[in-house]
Amino acid sequence: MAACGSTLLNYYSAAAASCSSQRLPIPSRFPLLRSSFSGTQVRTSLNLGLVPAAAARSLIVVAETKKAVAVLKGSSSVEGIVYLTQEDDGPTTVKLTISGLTPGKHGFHLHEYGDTTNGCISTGAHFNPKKLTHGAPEDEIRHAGDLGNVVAGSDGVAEAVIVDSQIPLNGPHSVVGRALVVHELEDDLGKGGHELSLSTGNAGGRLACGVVGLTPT
Ligand SMILES: [Cu+2]
Ligand SMILES: [Zn+2]
Repeated sequence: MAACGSTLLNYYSAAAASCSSQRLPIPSRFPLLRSSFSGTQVRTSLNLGLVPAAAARSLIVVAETKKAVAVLKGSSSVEGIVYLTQEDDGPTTVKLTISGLTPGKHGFHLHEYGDTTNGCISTGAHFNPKKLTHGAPEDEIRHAGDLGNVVAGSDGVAEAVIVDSQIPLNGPHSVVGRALVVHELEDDLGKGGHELSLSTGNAGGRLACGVVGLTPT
């Protein structure tokens, strides 16, 4: 019963099929496995003398939304809040508001570590699981953490919505526990010809950063 209930969260169609096929009497020594679905709902779908299709349908989880937040702070007066949401295995939507910036473009990246023991410096380099060189968000050759630039207005505030497929909130390349960083200068997106262009976009100092952590949806 545990397998039926727990796999259903991720593989609902296959699980629903296997659940509704389990019509045989439940062995008296049925193993007790850990599952968040250990309640009566699962038991009902196994006692399938009744309405198998309806019972299976009641357990279907259609979409899973994951949400995370990062609060950006640093040694300057720059600060911000960034929300990240992802539906199932789709792209991640990043909504940000950052204040205290000089007007114009500022590099904005997802860095490898959620470590701020030495301020934003200890967040390491750009998150780069594929071991590629720095680029623009729309480039094929880029770091996963390359989110381009945010643009501050004359009031020093940058607001943006970024949709990106390389910064998921779960799985082997999850960005939860890593850090978002906003920079002093414009990111040249790897095309500036500077010695740092292909590693950092020559975006200068790190004004503020924040660790990406899960938050209620
Ligand atoms: Cu950066
Ligand atoms: Zn990069």
